[in-house]
Amino acid sequence: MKLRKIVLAAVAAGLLAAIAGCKEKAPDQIRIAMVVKNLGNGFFDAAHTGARDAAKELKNVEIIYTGPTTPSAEGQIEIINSLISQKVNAIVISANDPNALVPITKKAMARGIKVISFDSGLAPEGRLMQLNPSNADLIGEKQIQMAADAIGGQGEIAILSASAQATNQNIWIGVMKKTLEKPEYAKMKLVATVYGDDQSDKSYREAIGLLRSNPHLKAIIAPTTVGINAASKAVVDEHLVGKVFVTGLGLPSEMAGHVKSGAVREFAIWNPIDLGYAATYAAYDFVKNQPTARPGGSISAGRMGSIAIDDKGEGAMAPPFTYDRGNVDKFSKIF
Ligand code: RAM
Repeated sequence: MKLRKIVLAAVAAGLLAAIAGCKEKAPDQIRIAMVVKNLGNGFFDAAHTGARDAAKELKNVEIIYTGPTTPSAEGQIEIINSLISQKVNAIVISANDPNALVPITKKAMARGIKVISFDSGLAPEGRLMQLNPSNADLIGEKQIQMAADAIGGQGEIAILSASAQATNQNIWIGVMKKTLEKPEYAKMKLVATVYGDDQSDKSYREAIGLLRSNPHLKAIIAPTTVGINAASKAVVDEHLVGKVFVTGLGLPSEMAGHVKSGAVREFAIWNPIDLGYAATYAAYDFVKNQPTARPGGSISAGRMGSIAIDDKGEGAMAPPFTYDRGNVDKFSKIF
């Protein structure tokens, strides 16, 4: 009897060890690192949720979610160096600089790691593909149009952006400036562009600075979820609700209160969960060497369907959605 117990215990222990061993090795496991601009940003937390959703569907995919504490290229370079040593299969990055990261992502690709950028892009030579949330012209024009609507098409406006090197914000600012040249916006004047580095406190200070040094300011456009939140708070704290309007790109969950306070009438954004989800699928397709995963081809992005990759290696998701008093509460439960 005693012997039987010992044998049974030994068999059970062996089985457990075998299971544990399997888990460690997991030969088919694909490791996809999502490197974001910085940690602690609700937008990227939502993208992470999407990445995890995709990983669950794809099976055998592990997501390593990482990023520097403040949005710098140096911080991301350090992280990528470590991901190269860890031999991850793919890196999905929202870049803090289009060019500064290219040497390190090239090194990663030379070691067989599939690098794709999403949200904020890398220069073409530094990645296999860039997944844009939407068309850049649409995003830029939309923000000018929302500002014009809020201030009756005339007056001084300013931009509060993320970091000065951010690829995505700089492209959108370029489009905004071009859009302002159109005759219908002739009475709107861009008086300043400042950078809050996607840090709440710095963005808040920059917004206060804009309000105090531009007494005739009518609108602040913040093409960043961190900036729009901070600028709205600054307008409320400076008792300027109704005099200065904030608009741009925000998360409904962070902006609902500001819409109610009147600091914001309308703002826009795409679905960051879907963006992180599709970017993960894109990385998976490249890891699996899918024949269509190439410029001029497409990626298959699960519930998001197929996304075309243009000749420059870029793909884009859906147009941004607009939020106001009527729908902000509903969406604030999602992202
Ligand atoms: C911030 C980041 C991100 C941008 C959004 C709109 O969260 O800068 O890159 O896409 O705003």
